[in-house]
Amino acid sequence: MNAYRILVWKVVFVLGYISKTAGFKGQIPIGAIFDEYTDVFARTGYQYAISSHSERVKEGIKFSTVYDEVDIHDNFKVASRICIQMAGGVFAFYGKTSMSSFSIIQSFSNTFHMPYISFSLSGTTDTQPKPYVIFVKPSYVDAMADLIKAFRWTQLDYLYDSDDGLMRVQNLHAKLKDVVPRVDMRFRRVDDVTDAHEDLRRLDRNQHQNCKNIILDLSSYHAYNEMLRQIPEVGMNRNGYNYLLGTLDILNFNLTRFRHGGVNITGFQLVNHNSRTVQSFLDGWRNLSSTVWPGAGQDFVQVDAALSVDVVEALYQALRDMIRRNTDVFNYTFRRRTVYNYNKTRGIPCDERPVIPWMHGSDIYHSLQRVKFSGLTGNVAFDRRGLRTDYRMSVFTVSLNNGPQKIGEWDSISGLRTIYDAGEQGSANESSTSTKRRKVVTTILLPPFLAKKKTPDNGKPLLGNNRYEGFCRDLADEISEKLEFDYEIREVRDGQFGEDLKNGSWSGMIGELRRGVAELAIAPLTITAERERVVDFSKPFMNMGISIMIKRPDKQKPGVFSFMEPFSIQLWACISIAYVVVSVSIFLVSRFSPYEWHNLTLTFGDMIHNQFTLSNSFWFSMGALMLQGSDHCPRSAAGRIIGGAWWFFVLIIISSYTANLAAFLTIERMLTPIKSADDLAKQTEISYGTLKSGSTREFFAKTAVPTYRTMYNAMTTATPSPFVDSIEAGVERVRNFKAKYAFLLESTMNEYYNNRKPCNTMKVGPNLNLKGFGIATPLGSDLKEKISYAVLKLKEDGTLHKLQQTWWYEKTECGSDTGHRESKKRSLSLSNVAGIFYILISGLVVSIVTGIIEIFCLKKRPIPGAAPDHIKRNDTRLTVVGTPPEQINGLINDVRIR
Ligand code: CWD
Repeated sequence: MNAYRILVWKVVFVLGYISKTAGFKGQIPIGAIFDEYTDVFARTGYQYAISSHSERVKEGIKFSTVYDEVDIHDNFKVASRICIQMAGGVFAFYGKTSMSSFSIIQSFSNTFHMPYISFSLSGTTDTQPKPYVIFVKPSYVDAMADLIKAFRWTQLDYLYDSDDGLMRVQNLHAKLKDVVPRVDMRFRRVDDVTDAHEDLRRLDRNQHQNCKNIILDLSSYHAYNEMLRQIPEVGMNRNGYNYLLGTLDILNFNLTRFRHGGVNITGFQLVNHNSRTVQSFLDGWRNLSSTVWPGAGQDFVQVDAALSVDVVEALYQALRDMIRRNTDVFNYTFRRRTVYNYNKTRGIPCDERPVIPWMHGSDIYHSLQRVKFSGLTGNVAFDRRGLRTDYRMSVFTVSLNNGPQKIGEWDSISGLRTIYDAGEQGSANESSTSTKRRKVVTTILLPPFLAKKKTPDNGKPLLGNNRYEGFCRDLADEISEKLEFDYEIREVRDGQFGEDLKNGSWSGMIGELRRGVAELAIAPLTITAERERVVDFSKPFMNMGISIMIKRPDKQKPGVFSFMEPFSIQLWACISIAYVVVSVSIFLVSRFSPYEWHNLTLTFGDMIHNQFTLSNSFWFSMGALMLQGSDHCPRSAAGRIIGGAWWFFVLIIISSYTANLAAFLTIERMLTPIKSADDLAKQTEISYGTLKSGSTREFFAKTAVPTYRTMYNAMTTATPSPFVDSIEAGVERVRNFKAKYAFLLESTMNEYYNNRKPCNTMKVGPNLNLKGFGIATPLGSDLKEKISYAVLKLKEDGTLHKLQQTWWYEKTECGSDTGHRESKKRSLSLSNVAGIFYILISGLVVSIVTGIIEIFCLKKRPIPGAAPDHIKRNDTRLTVVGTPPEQINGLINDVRIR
C-alpha cells in the first residue's frame, strides 16, 4: 500500500515538474522554493534576475528556473517539492528556510550535495557547520548588539513572531551577557501580528519609567507594517519609546508618520540606493509593471528582491568560473535538454538507493563560496560556513521632526560607527558597490545653499542626494555632469566651515578635505588666504561681502503736519525771522524814503500819506510769501530792492518746498538707527556680532582697519557674547532683540533672510569687504583646474545667475519693496494733509473773534452819510506830520467808506 502511495506521489511530482519546466531547452535550471505567503519581493527579484540574465546570455550561461510556493513551515511539502525539482534536474536551489524546515533542507543538501542558497537567517545563529547551505542574507544580530551597547540600553523588550526570532533572541542574549552595565532583556512572542494590541499594551504597562526600549524582530515586511500600524494605535509612539527594527530594509517603511510623537525608530539598510550598481539596476526595475512584477516599478528595491538578484549573479559567477576552469565541465550533463547525473541518471532522484549525489554539487558549492563581487546588497562574499562576510549596512533613525536620517554604519569587520563617535578615516571610500567610485562631496546645511527636502506626501523616504535641495545641490549636479563623475553629498560632521585649530588640524569641511574624508567641498565656503594654503579653491562661483543685518524699524507714517517736514525746524525759523526782518525793513525804508510819500486829495482837503504802514508792510511780505501779492507796491528804489530780493527769496523757497512736499506727504519712511559699520562702531546701545567660527569672524580678528578693529574689540568684550553658533541663531537674535542686535554676516545670507518671513530684517550700508565662495578640493587635486573651468563656463552661460535667481529671489516670501506701495503713494489721504485744514479752520475762528472784538470793543460803527468825528474836528486840512500812520490809514479808509 505504501509503495503504491509513493508511486502515485512520484507520478504527480514528475508531472507537476514537467508542466513547470516546459520551456527548458538545455538551460541551466535552478530550483526555487518560496514561502507562499511572504516571499513576493524575493520571488519578483529572482524572476527578474533570471529573465534579464537569460536575455544577456553571458558566456553561454543561460538560466531557467522552476519554482514552487509552499508553506515553508510544512516540512512534508517542502521535502516533496525539493524532491520533485531535484528529480527534474536542478543545479542548485534558492529559497526560503525556516527553523522547522531548515533541518530537512539541510539534510537534503548534505545528502545529495545539492547547494541551497537561503535568503533566510534560520540556521545562522549557531556555529554548527552547514555544508551545502549558503546564506545570502547577512546576519544583523551583531549589529543589533553593537547598537544596544552604543545606545547604552540597560533594559529592553524583544518582540518576535517566529522561531527564527526566538533563535536570534537567544543569540543576542549570549552576545550581551557580559556587557557592563547589564542589559536586562525580556522577550515576548506575538502570535498574531495583525492584532498585537494586547501584546503592545502589556509592554507599555510593564515598561520601566525611563526605559522603553523595544526590539521588533518580525518575519516579513507585512508583519512589520502591521506592527507599525498598531504602535500609534496604542499610543506607544510617544516620547521616550525607542524601537530597534530587526530589518535590513528600514527605508522601505513609511516611518515619517513617527516623526511627530517623539519616538525613536532605528534600523538597518543593506541596499545602498546611492551606489552605481543599484542605480543602474533601478533603470530597468522602475520601468516594470508592478501588477506583473509585484514590488517592482518603483525607485527603490526591497532587500529580498536585491538579495535574489545577487544570488543569480553569484550563481552565474560560480558557474562561469567552473566553465573557465574546465570548458567541458558540463559536456555530459545535458542530453536532450535534460540534466543527467552520475551513471546516466536523469536528474537527482531522491529515492535511488544507494543515494546518487549531484555530480557538480560540491564544485558549485565551493565555487559559490569563492565568489566576490559588488552587488545590490554591497560586497557579496561568503566565509567557509557559507555566511556573508565583509558586508556593511547603514543605520538609520527616525526621531522627532527628523529622519529617516543616517546615523552611522555597521560593517562586519569594524563594527558600528555612528555619527557621534565614528572615526572618519576611509569613510569616503564607502561606496564599495560602485565600480567607478563616487566622489564624496562634503557640504553644510544652510538654506538656500543646501536644505533637506520635505518628505513627499506619499511618505516614501527620499534617498541619497535626493534628500537635499538648494543652490549647492544644483551646482554639484552641474559640475558633476560637466566633469562626468558621480557624487554623494555628505553633511560635514561637525557642522563647521573650517577653522585652523592651531594644532596642525582643521575643523569643518576644510578638515574633512585635508583628512581625505571628502574629495570636494561644495558649500558657501569663503576663499581666504589662510585656507588657500591648506586646500585648493576653484574660481569663485559667487561673490559677496560682509554686511550688516538689523531689525527693520517700523515705518513712520506721514503725520497731520507732515507738510511742515520738507523744511527743518531751523529753516522754518529762519524763514519766519526773514519775514519779520523784511517786513520791518520795508516799513522803515518806506518811512524814511521821500518817494514813498505822496499827496492824497480828499473831499475835505489834500493830505500826504505813505502806504507802508507797519501792518501793510507785514501784509506785503505775507502776500509775496504766499505767492498772492498785495495791493501795495513800494515806490522808492530802496523799497523795491527789498521787495525784489524778498520775491526772489520766496521764489526759491517755495519752489524747493513744493519739490519736496509730495515725497514727504506720501512716503512711509524708515528711520534706521544704524546705517553703516561706522555707526555701529560709534555706539554701545546696539550690540553686534558674527558667526562664532568662520571667515567673517576671522576678517574682524585680523583686520587692520581701525573701525573694524574697534568693532572686534567691542565684540570680544561684550557680554552676553555677541557671537552666534549658526546663521539662524544670529538672525533670530536680530529678530527678537527689538533692534538691539546687529548681525554681521555674508551678504548672500543677509539678502536671503531679508526675503523670509516675518520679513522684519534688513541689510544696511554697503558691504564691508569683497569675497567669494569657491569649491574646495584637497591640495594638489587634479579636479581643481577642471572645476574652475566648469565654474567659469557656468558663469558665462548664465547658469549660476539663473540658479541664484531661483534660490534667492523667486522663492521670496516678502514681496517686492515697490509695486504694492507705489499705488499707495499716488493718492493722498486726509490724514496726510489734515494739518492744513486745522490751520484754515483756526484762521477762520481767529478772524471771526478778531472781527467781533473790532466791532464791539475797539471802534464805534461808522454812521452812514456822516464823516467821522475826528475828521470834522480837524476841519478841512489835516496835518500829517506827527500823526500816527495807522490813524491816517484809518482815516483814509473812513473816507473811502463815505
Ligand atoms: N560664514 C561666515 O563666516 N559668516 C557668515 O555670515 C556666513 Cl553665512 C558664513 C562662513 C564662511 N562662509 C566660511 O567659509 O567660513
